[in-house]
Formats: sequence, C-alpha cells, structure tokens
Amino acid sequence: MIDVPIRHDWTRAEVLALFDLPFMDLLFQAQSVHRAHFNPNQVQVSTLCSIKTGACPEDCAYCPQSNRYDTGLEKEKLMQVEAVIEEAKAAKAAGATRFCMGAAWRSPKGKDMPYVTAMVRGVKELGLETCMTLGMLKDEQALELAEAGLDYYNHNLDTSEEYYGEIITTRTYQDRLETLDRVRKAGMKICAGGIVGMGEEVKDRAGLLQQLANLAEHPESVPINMLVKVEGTPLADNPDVDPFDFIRTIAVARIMMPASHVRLSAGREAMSDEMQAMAFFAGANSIFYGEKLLTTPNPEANKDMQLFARLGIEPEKREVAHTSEAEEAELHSRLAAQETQDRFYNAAG
Ligand code: SAM
Ligand code: DTB
Ligand code: SF4
Repeated sequence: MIDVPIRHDWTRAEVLALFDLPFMDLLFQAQSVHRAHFNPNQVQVSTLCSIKTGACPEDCAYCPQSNRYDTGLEKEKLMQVEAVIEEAKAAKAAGATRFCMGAAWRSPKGKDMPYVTAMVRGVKELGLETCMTLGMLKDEQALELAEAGLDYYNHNLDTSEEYYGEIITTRTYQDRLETLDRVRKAGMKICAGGIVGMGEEVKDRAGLLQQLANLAEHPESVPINMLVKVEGTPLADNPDVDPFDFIRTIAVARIMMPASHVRLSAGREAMSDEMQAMAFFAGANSIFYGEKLLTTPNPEANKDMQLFARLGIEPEKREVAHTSEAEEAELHSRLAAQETQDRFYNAAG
C-alpha cells in the first residue's frame, strides 16, 4: 500500500497540475490514494432533512431557498422536534447512518437553539450520527451544538475566494472561514465543500480545494455538489458541466484530502449510473441517500441500493464514536471558559 502524507501546504500550481493530468493518470492516482485510507468498496450514506425551508435572506445565486428569487417554493417554519425525530427514524430504517438537518437561515437565532439542540439529542439517541447546517454560528452557538452532541457541522465555501463574489454578496468568504474555525474550536467535525457548475473556471475549482486542504485540519467530510439548476434562480440556465470535469474535481479532492470522506452530493439525479460509478472510482465515498435533498429530488433509495449491489459496494457502517471522559471534560472546560469570557464582556459592555 502506498504511503500518502496529509499535506496542508498545497500551492495553486500543484493543484492546477493535478487538474491538467491526463484523465486516466488522474483517476489511477486518485484510486491509489483512496485505497491507502479507505475500503474502496464502501460508501457512507447520509440522509438530508430540511428542518426550516425557504424565505432565506441570503442571495446565494444557486439556491432555491433564497427569498430574492421566485422559485415557487413553499416556505415552512422550523419543524417540530418530534417530526424531525420521526424523519430520522425512517432514514435509519432505510439504512442511513447519518442524519443531516438543514435550515434556510443566515444564522440561527437565540430562540431557535433549544429546538435545534433538542433535535440533535433526539436523533443521536436513535444511534445515528448527527449533522447540521444552519448558516453562520457564533462561538457560543457552536459550543451549545457541540455540547448537545452534534457530530458534524456543514458549512460550504462553495467556490474559490476569487469567484465567490459572483455568487453571494450577503456574506463574505471570511465569514465562512470564521464559522468553520468556530466549529473546529468547539470540537465538532467539519463538513465543507462546494459546487461545480456555477460558471466557475478550473482555477476556481482548484482554489476551492486549495482552501479546504490548507485548513489547519482537513474537513472530515467534503461534499462536492453538481449544481442543481432550479427555475427562477440566476443560475437556472447555466450550461451543463462536462461529466469528466466533475469527476476530475472529485479525484483532485481525493488526492489532496486523502483521509476525508468525499461526498458525491447534490446533482446525482442528473447523473448516469456510469458517471456515479466513475465518481466512486475517483474516490467519492459518501452520498446523500433518500428521494429528496433539501428541496430538490434525489434518486430513489432502492435505485441507489441496486446500483451499490451492481457495483459490489456496501454501505459503510457507522463509526462507533464514544466520547471519552477526557474529551467530555475538555468540552466542559471550554464551555466554562466561554461563559466566563461572556460574563466579562457583558460586564464590560
Ligand atoms: N443556509 C445554510 C447555509 O447556506 O450555510 C445551510 C443550507 S444550504 C442549502 C447548504 C449548501 O447546499 C450550500 O452551501 C450549497 O453548497 C448547497 N446547495 C444549495 N443549493 C444548491 C443547488 N441548487 N445545487 C447544488 N448545491 C446547492
Ligand atoms: C451540501 O453540500 N449539499 C447539501 C447539504 N450540503 C446541505 C444540500 C444540497 C441542496 C441542493 C438543493 C436543494 O435540494 O435545495
Ligand atoms: Fe440561504 Fe443557505 Fe440557500 Fe444561501 S444556501 S440562500 S444561506 S439557504
């Protein structure tokens, strides 16, 4: 087995050189790296649930949930905790090991926190891994989620820093990096990736992956989404991505972040079985599973299971992640330090 170092010092030229490799050379390298860290015949399965849908104040040009675009989406209030737990039970029964709860928020409000933390606790009790994506977080919100037992927080960089302003104007790239930093400091695992097909160039795909791989620790989960074109959004008429260019992005992500799960995320509804198989060969080892992403369709669960069977892929079992006493004590001391700091600032301000 090859020895694959985990690097955090990728230059743009090195990343572009990977994108420039002949396709077969790139795929061979990606598959070799993949085998150094993972069983190539296992894919992790996560199910998404939109816990609060639509009416988002942000202007992300790809998103059907932004209130700036008329996409015909029915907005919905924050779901009841019990209803979310019912959805999680169904996801578990269908074979998912992680339940990802997404909210169309710029950031959660204080009044939302008791509900979302109750969702985390309830879903965790079912024996599922938990993930949330709620927008930008403050320090204390990140700590509250970590204390509730949230395993992963998803917050995507979406694209390169240079192209970002073409897609979103209501929050900065730096805002996103700061939220990722807070998630890490609170002790949660990071899920961060981006979207291919927004009109970006290869250098922007390289820039996105360079940012992610040069973080102090690689995100444990790297979702690579293919743009789902939704009528009414500014990107609705974007040209299709060349499937090979999409696969190249997966392969480069795999090579740069060898021990991370790379997720073949949104966009599978528009992909052939052959394209998905090629994405798995390029190193993707996670999918969103279940007939809906947040608001748009995803392949039927039984269709995915049939594809897995045809490829000899088995769903990855969940990691048994018991929090050790030492980790628990460390989390409590971080929370106590944060409270002291808050009291100090409140008294000072
Ligand atoms: N509102 C929160 C936020 O933006 O951080 C969480 C939910 S948001 C829908 C999560 C991610 O979904 C986005 O960052 C984006 O990468 C992805 N996404 C949204 N709409 C998409 C689309 N039409 N196609 C592909 N990915 C999309
Ligand atoms: C991610 O990278 N992709 C997911 C998840 N993280 C939250 C969301 C995809 C959303 C696709 C459009 C929709 O269904 O609304
Ligand atoms: Fe809102 Fe998230 Fe959609 Fe952006 S991606 S518009 S923040 S729901």
